[in-house]
Amino acid sequence: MIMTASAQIGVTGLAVMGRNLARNFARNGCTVALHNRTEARTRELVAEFGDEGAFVPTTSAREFVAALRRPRCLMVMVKAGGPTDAVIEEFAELVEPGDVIVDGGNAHFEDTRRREAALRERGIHFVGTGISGGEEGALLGPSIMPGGSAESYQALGPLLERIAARAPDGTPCTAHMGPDGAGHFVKMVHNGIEYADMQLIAEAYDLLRKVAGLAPAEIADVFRSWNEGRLDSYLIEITAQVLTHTDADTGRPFVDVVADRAEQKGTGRWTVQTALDLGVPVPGIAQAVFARSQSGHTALREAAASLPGPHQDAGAARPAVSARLPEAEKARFAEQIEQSLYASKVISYAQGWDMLRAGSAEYGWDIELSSVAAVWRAGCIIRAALLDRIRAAFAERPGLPTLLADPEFGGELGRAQEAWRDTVATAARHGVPTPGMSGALAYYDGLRADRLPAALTQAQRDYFGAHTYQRTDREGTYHTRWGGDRRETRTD
Ligand code: NBP
Repeated sequence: MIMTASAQIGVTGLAVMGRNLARNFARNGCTVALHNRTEARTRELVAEFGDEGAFVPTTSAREFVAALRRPRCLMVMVKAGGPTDAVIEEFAELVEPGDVIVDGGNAHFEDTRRREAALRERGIHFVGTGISGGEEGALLGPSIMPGGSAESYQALGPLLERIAARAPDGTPCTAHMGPDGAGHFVKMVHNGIEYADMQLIAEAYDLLRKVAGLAPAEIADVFRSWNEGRLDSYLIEITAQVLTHTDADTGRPFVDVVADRAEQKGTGRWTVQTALDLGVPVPGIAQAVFARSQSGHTALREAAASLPGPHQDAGAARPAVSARLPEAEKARFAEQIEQSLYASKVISYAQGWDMLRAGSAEYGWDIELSSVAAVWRAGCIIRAALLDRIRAAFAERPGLPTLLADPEFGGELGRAQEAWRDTVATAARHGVPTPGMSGALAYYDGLRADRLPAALTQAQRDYFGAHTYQRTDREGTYHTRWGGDRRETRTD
């Protein structure tokens, strides 16, 4: 069949994400070429949703490419890893210099860098783009984080802006994040922050349940009220909904019938691995990744299950989860947890932005920090009212060294600290694990500390490894002859 090149965008890979993105483009007035390895998926999409807009179904890669207007923009939405490489190679053979191949899958940013460099040599623009919002977001408006060349954004950007979520001020939640792998890097950090956010919410729930003795439905009410304030966010909103849900089979709260083992697909792990390579401390994200991992270590948990907790002897029955706080105290405790959750959340975001800055510097991306916050205001999983304030903070001071140095956020942390310290102490006294909140407080105290015990660590390093040290009172690098006369020598 001879195709007229009528489509503004093509989507290949029409499983959950590709199919919904293709529909989103069509619903927003784009003519969309469709392609899938297994042709039946293409036919099904057109049969079910053909009346939503202008689709151009195709049955081969060659036909698909021929259906696209120049410069061709084609989006690959296939399984990440090997399949993505195979599909990119197949289309790289068919397109022309100046065309744009977009990978909207969950690729590691290093893979995106590799692919971009290889295609650039052939004159083809390669854009790795983060897409957040899951299945529903893909259809109704995701947050989109494209990388690649600035030139590619000229062709692709206006199309992405049509389908992206809209922030409360009407701005589309997409922007050019920076060259080569910047888009997938930003998406990776998004997911890392998402892990930290979810862990902190889980800890808040656990404390309200085990210390205050609130039932899931009551905790849902607390979350609903928080969603009216500064914690207003998608994750808080869905937490209230999950906690309200009752299991149809047993009539029990749904949260009580779900096995307490949290899984992960790997983007949180990537974030922590990359942070270690970049030397950026992101303990909030790391604690969240490890907490999920620990929850899944059934054998370890069983082996330690009989260890004593507070007010409990080894092997004795655990106290049942019951109301521990008097009625009048519960509201005050919920208020204290709100302060702790909010403060810890700000710390996680501060760590995420540190990582964005470090990655941008390492790879020369020049990521605009306020723009990342702007793009995350709607459509993505971590969308939250807080993000508009982060956008404003970095817009006002692009060189802000940490979010904690912003007077507004810093002031809030200062005002929350008393409640936050009480929460961490209460959690420890009750034996409720709060790695996220405790770690966030330690990070806060670590950054504001006048002196850190790192001085002792460095002295130890000099003792056993002659790693040298610097002094507080004069310039230079020094070593003490620990094994001998303990005289200090200058080594630089
Ligand atoms: P999947 O990740 O389940 O991939 C299925 C698609 O890949 C089908 O179209 C399949 O074609 C195609 N495919 C495979 Br598998 N191997 C192929 C090959 N060798 N050549 C050509 N096509 C091949 O789809 P998805 O869940 O829609 O996700 C798509 C991408 O978006 C993934 O990278 C995913 O990580 C990412 N993502 C997913 C979500 C989400 O919420 N699901 C969110 C954000 C990003 P077939 O029909 O012929 O088998």
